[in-house]
Amino acid sequence: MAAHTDGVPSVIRDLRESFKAKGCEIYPFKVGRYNALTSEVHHLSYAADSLAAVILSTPSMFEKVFLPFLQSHDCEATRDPIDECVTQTISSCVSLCCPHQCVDVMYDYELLPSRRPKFLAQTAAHVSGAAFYYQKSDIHNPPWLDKKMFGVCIHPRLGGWFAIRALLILKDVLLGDEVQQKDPVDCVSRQEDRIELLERFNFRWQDWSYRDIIPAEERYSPRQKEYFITPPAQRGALLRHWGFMTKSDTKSTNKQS
Ligand code: B12
Repeated sequence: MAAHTDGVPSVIRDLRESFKAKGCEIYPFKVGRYNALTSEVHHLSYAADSLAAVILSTPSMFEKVFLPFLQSHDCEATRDPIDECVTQTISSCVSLCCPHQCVDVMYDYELLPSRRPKFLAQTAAHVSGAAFYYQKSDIHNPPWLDKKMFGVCIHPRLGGWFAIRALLILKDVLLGDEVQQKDPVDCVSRQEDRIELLERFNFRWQDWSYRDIIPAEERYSPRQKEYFITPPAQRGALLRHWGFMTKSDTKSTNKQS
């Protein structure tokens, strides 16, 4: 059983401090809560009482970690500098805070051989209490008939200005019933606002207006916006223009964050 203070395992407290300095947030939950919601093909193959934690990047990660990362790395051989930077940052926080623990780390961009994602980032964010996951099933009489509508997570302080980066599983840390799990804050509670949110995320996601569905405490800086708005194939040229790279473009995956 894990050592706790105020119901939070002490290892999470250490990780929280370490991630905060990097512009990231960590939210713990029990594997069983995630598996209870998802279909079997998406289950995490760990004991129901095992400790899991989801990691989010906040807007300040870009300035606190990514720009310094670009300065100290040769990104020429890097497939995606953001993914590379996040991977390094998370590994270093985990090695620092959990030197004697077995921690499995899964990244949002990793796929299983079945081509399914290793973990469902939005469900994990919801069950951990980090950000409410708004889905079509949260709308009474949805106006879109049978159309598939992708769901979206909204954070009570950051709105949509964050990304869900990774899942940690501390399989040897078993949580008892004394751990109180926080529910996510339902910050888009009116039906008409939920409809607006899903429409922005599905039909106009490129204009980023879904991120401002509620007022946010922090948003991406102009430089961060410029980076993510730039098509991945042209980000190498942008980095060179900013003075970070000298040779050919990086081969990047096609995504924003
Ligand atoms: C594949 C993928 C896509 C695909 C398909 C989207 C999809 N949702 O299926 C495409 C390419 C279209 C896509 C696009 C985008 N994506 Co995308 N995508 C993903 C990815 C890698 C996997 C999603 C997935 O396959 N889900 C599988 C389906 C089956 O899951 P599901 O619909 O949630 O169903 C489960 C839940 O309903 C759950 N469940 C059932 N009942 C209940 C009840 C409750 C209460 C709960 C909580 C759960 C639950 O069980 C179901 C499974 O059994 C995730 C990262 C990740 N690892 O999760 C990012 C992710 C969802 N994408 C993201 C984003 C931002 C985008 C884009 C805006 C582009 C971008 N990256 O900027 C666009 C917007 C969508 C659009 N309009 O096109 C973000 C969303 C952030 C957020 N705030 O929610 C994620 C989380 C990436 C990240 N790192 O932050 N994406």
